[in-house]
Order: sequence, then structure tokens, then C-alpha cells
Amino acid sequence: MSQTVAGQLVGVLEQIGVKQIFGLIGDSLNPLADEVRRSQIEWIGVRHEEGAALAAAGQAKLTGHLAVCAGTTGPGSNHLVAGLYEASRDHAPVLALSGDMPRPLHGTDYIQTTEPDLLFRDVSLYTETIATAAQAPGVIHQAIAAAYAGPGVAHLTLPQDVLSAKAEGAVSSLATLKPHSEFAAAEGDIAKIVQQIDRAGSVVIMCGAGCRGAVDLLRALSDRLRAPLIHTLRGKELMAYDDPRWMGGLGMIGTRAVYHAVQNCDLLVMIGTDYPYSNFLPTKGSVIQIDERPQVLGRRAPTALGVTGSARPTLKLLLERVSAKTDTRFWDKVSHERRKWDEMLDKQSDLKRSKDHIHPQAVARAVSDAARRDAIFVLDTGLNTLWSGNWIRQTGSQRIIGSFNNAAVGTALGHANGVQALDRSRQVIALTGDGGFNMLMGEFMTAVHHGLPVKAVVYNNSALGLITLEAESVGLVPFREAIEFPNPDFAALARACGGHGFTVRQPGQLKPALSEALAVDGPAIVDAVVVADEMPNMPHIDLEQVGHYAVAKIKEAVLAVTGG
Ligand SMILES: Cc1ncc(C[n+]2csc(CCOP(=O)(O)OP(=O)(O)O)c2C)c(N)n1
Ligand SMILES: [Mg+2]
Repeated sequence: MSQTVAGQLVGVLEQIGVKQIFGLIGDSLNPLADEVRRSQIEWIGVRHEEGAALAAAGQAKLTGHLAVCAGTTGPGSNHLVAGLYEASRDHAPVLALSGDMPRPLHGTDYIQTTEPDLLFRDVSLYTETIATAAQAPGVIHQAIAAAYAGPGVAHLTLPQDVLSAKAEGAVSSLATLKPHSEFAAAEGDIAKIVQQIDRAGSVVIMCGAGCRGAVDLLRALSDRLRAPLIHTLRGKELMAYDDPRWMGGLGMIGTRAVYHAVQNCDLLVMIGTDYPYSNFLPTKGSVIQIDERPQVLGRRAPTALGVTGSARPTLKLLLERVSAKTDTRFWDKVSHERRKWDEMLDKQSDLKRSKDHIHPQAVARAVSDAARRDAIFVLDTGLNTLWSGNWIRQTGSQRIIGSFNNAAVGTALGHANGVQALDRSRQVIALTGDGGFNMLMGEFMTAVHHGLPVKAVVYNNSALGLITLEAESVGLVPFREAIEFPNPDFAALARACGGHGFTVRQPGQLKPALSEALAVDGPAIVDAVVVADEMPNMPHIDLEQVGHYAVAKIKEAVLAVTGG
């Protein structure tokens, strides 16, 4: 049998190492799915196409390698779009495939008509219809190349008749379809960075997701300069929580020690980060920024020097040249403050804080303490991001992903399914608000169906908790009828789906339920009923002052989670 365009596409995906496609089958996708059925690629059928896009985005965020999702004609593909923003905003390479009706029906307002190339325009770096078999080899290559180049989303519209048509030609240059290589900063730039570092008294090094793979060099530079290492939320996973150099995050998911360090240092060196919250960046002192992406240099804080380069090779060159510093006073001060902050975190998450209520910080800390040393934590968006982001004590070999640039509610379970599918033996824990979990809870059934032993821990406050703070921050009365909602019995739901369910209402139940849930074979939900009106901690303000400053400071808390 001669190869079809669908067969050609699936063959390319197989050859470049794609192991799974997440999607929901139907009409125009049938020719593609039939090729997947006969290939080495696993088809993971989801309950909702947004779950497919989130699963693919989760995989791509974790690995940096191309992940694939698919939806069928019109409404099927429409459902992909929201989830794809995860890949777009976090710069993760995803190929999204939209089945489309046969070409003879185009332009006639036929049932399910959409213009996928228009609809996917904003979320994609590249979107194209494969209109003929002859066009397919070039367009398939170009789409995958674009996804890797961004990295980001590439989208293909696939009319059903073209998918079934006989393939013409072959896709060449497959060896070029891979993540781009690292590159060092130019010699002249290195000299300028060295000059500024040597001149500075106190230096702080801020590490973003771009520092992956450079941890040993960051440690060495920190030791040489007596410079505290601080991180963004995406950078948190890079090093163990208890590494003395790793002082914590900046912002609402962060520590007071770090806030003061950034405000008081002579020089902040930002590496591999486009940290968006300008109000937490230095108001005095100067900033050097090193990043592979020239467009991010200098856009968040007044910056004295912006240099293009990847973290690892650039740090290597810097380490050959920068002089050692001996004055440890700045370092000692930051370390001292950090220890105090740690004590505060321990107190806030102490299960003994309340006899009959569970505080959400305790949930995050208990999950962190019970998790395997190489677990993957998947965070959702809301107040729960603050609890998980601040109270997880990562090991350095664990991973933490979430909707950190898109700040979308309802992403954790879909992401978790995707990363769990990469390795069913790895522990994957989704930490999510109840609002977020409700959004796509059908995806728990995807986990059951495909043997994905994801553990979902739900912070159950029967509310869109962050929205209460949002309202208060602009002086509005929280609209209770719109913010609060009833929940199903999540544990019973888990069991009804064929998974395991646990409900936790009393402090004493938390640890036993978590350890049982983490030990079970298969997906599980832990429904943790938590105190609803817990205030977040403000790294940049004393808790006693919160009352007085409530409106302005809560606004900053909200901004830190929503970005908006
Ligand atoms: C998809 C989406 N819808 C709405 C919002 C606005 N929003 C931000 S946080 C939040 C509340 C989330 O509630 P929940 O998941 O229960 O988490 P909690 O704040 O209670 O921890 C909402 C609705 C958003 N960011 N994303
Ligand atoms: Mg909630």
C-alpha cells in the first residue's frame, strides 16, 4: 500500500522520537489516527481536548522536546486552543494538529466550519494548512522547525481528503529537528561583565529556568563571589531547598531575605530569566542580564548591561575570569534572614497550629515531605500557587512545573497526565485549587483509562480563593455568590472513576492519608479541606503591618500570581 500524507506525518513524528499523541478522535482525524494505530506512537485519548493540549504542553515544558496533540474538525480543535497557551507562554515546543473537513466543502459555511489558521494564529509561531500532498513534506518540516526555534507552538490544519491522499516526496533534514544548541556570550561581553562584577561590593545572582544544566557552575560562582543565589518560580526546582547558597525566590513566592538582598545589593546578575514582576527588582544598584533571547534584555528593570548567551557556557567563561571576593558580611546577613524566614514557614505549616482545621501551608509541606526525592510537582493557579510555591522544600532532583507565565486556572491535572505518560513509574503529584480541579476533572478519567498513576491533591476551600483577595485589593466587597461554590465529594468521585480517593478534614488525618495515597498503585485524589481565609505572607512587609497596608499589599499579592 502506498503511503498517505497522514502516514508521512506520523512517520516523521516517529523518526524524531515522538512517543505519544494526546487527542480526541473523530471524522477528519480518522485517517491520521489510523496511521497512529499502526505505528509505534501511543494514542492517548483524552476526555476534553484542552486536556490533550495541556498534556502535550506539560511534556514539552518538562523535557524541551516536541510533544504533540490533536483535535478534530471545528469544535474538537477549538478545545485545544486554551491549553496551547501553556506551551506558548512557557516557550515549550508543541505541534498541534487540527483535522479539517475535506477541501471541497471549504468556503460553503458547511457544518463545523472554522478557520483554524485564523483561530490558532495568536497562540502559534507557525500555522499552515496542508492543502496538497506535494506541499506536505516542506510544511511538516517547517512546522516542527518553528516549534523548536521559538520554542513554542506550531499548528497544522489537515483537511481530511489531503490526509488520505497519496504522499508525494519525502520529508528531508530530519536531523535538524531538535532543540537548539547553547552558545557562549561574546568575548567582549564577558570582559564587560567581569569588569562590573569585580567592581561591585555585593553581588546577587538570580537564576531562571534558563539555568537548567548549569547548577554546578552557579554554585562555584556563588562561592567565588560570596554571592547569594536566588531564583524565579521556574528556577526553584534547580537546586535543593537546603543548599545554603539557594536563598529562595523573589516576590510573593519568595522570602524576605531575598527581597532585601535584591534591594540592597550593589549588583544583580540575572541569568536565564525574564522575571516579570518589575516592582520586586532593584530600585537602586545595577543590573546585568544574561539570556539567550535578546528581546528580553533590559525590559523588566533598568539594566546596565545586557548580554546574549546561554547560562552554562557563559558561566564557564566568567568563572575563568572573575576575581574572588572575601567579604562575607552581605552573605551572612542574607543567610541569617533566610533562617528566620524558614522558621516562619515552619510555624505557618505546623499541623498543631489549629486543633480542628487544616491550614493550606500544612498541606503543601506535608506533600513535600512525603514525596519521593525525584517526584514531579505540578502546580495550579490561585492562592494555592502561593502555598505550593512557598512551602514545598524541593530536593534538587525533583521537578516543579505549572502555569507560571500564563497563570491559568485548571492546568495541573492535564499537565500531570502528560508528564506521567512519559514515565509511569515516576511519582507525579498535581497540587491544585478546587476551582481549578473542577474545571477539567474529567481528565482524572483520562488518567484512570490510560494507567497514569497521577496523584491529585486538592486544596478544598469551596471558593475561588484568590478572587476574594482580588476584590479586597481594589476595595470591592467580595461577591460571595460568585466566588463560593459547592464541591462534589472528590474522594467518592475518584472511586467512581476507578481510582483511589481520600478525604482529609482534621489535621491528624493529613499525613496518613497522603502516605497512603502516594503508595497506591494508580491515580488518586486527596481532598484536603482547608481554612478558606488564610492570608498569604508578604516577604516585603511585616505581617503586623498588613492590616494597615491591606489594600495596596494585597494588590501586589494578586499581581504576583495573576500577572495582571
Ligand atoms: C482559566 C482561568 N480562569 C480564571 C482565572 C482567574 N483566576 C485566577 S485565580 C482564580 C481562583 C482559583 O480558584 P481555586 O482553583 O479554587 O484556587 P484558590 O485560589 O482557591 O487556591 C481565578 C478564577 C484564571 N487565571 N484562569
Ligand atoms: Mg479554591
